[in-house]
Amino acid sequence: MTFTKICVLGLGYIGLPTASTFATHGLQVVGVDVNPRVLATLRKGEIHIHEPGLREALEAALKTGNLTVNETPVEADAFIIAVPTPFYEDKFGEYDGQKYKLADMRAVTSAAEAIVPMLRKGNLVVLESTSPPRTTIDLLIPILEKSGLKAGVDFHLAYSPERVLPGQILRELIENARVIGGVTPASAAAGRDLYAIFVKGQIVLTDATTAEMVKLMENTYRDINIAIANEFARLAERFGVDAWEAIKIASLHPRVKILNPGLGVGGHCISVDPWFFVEAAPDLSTLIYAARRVNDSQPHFALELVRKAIGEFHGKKIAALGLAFKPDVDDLRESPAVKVIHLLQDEGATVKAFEPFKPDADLPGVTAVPTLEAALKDADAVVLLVNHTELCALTPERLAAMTPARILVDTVNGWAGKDWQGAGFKIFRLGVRK
Ligand code: SAJ
Repeated sequence: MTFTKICVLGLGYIGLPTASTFATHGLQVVGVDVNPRVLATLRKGEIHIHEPGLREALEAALKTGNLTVNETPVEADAFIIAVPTPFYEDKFGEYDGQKYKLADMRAVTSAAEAIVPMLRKGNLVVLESTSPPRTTIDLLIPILEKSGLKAGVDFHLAYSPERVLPGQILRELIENARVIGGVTPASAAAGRDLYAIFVKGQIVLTDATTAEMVKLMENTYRDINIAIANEFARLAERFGVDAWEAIKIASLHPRVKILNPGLGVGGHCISVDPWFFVEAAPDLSTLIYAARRVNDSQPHFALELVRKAIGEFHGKKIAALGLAFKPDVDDLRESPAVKVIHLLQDEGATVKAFEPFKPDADLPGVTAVPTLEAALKDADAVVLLVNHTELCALTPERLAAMTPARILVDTVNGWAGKDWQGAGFKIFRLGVRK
């Protein structure tokens, strides 16, 4: 199949880089978003999200004249749905006495409904949003067939998940392997013809439900592996072992690669996607459920470590270093560092937080200060929450000169291997019993 014009619905972390990349590769692209502020920002050539290289990619796309933005879809050869699929904050399912989260598919539903009046014979529709298994078949087909056209017969329909790592989206979009699952083999082949326009990685064709499951398996696999690392850290503390040393040694085994313990799993992918399995089949997802629980409760373990370090929280001033959900990004969504700060405050501590990648961070219930100095200057204790390269690079001497605090809590193993004692500090490390 050949393509001249496409519509990308949803101009967020995935839709915008995807739309820009198609435009710079010669397609006419209409980017669609329901948020008028997003459209106004993009029309000015500015971006509403932070991703290295995205501003340049958007500028290049706008310069070609190939990329325009619009409130609603227009007629096109292909439609790509890249809208968010979060979970409901206030609705839960229950199985065997345990609550689980439910996927909020309203954005996918309304994007599909918006396509219906524009859908023509021979078009391709691709869903990219991470979705529960069978979404393409059970949710999308009935909506799109309201057009009077039949999926897999009159129009092609496929599921192709994004698998890019925030911080490296523009590169991974092009270089990563891409899976495309069609409701028919011809739909998958049409999807391949579209993405082959810019994808340099391998393109693997399969059916739609397999492609949905592949995406969920990848992130669930990572979630479970992080959970076991966190559980090892808890066990190491109990047994008086340095978890980091033990993990390093165990990982010398040729078939063992243990991930890093920390504050649990943040971001909008890995902490969300495993729930889609639990919701779809709670009776079969006991391990997945348990891993989610371990990772979600990890901030409480960090809290207990700080309690061990400083004793009474009331009246204590804490400098919290890092707010992002992982190192060297500015993304604060679902950040476990923020959860730790809320827990510390609930216990009565006064917390000043500094995020080097977002010095002007504005989060409800968090006092963020614009400089490291401001966070440190009157602190009683310093807690490292994110192993951003620049925070890990702090030397004991430099820190000693910046703060009266002499108690350090390292929750991410960012300050290992330095002579903190020599500079007068007492250091408490997650996964290491004092
Ligand atoms: N984390 C640990 N220990 C580790 C590794 C990560 O605690 O050893 C934590 C991080 O600090 C962070 C969270 O896990 O809070 C997730 O970070 P990440 O870098 O593992 O993943 P994301 O959420 O940035 O991106 C993931 C990627 N999936 C996989 O690596 C399997 C990415 O390829 C997906 O495209 C993305 O989810 C997504 O959008 O689904």
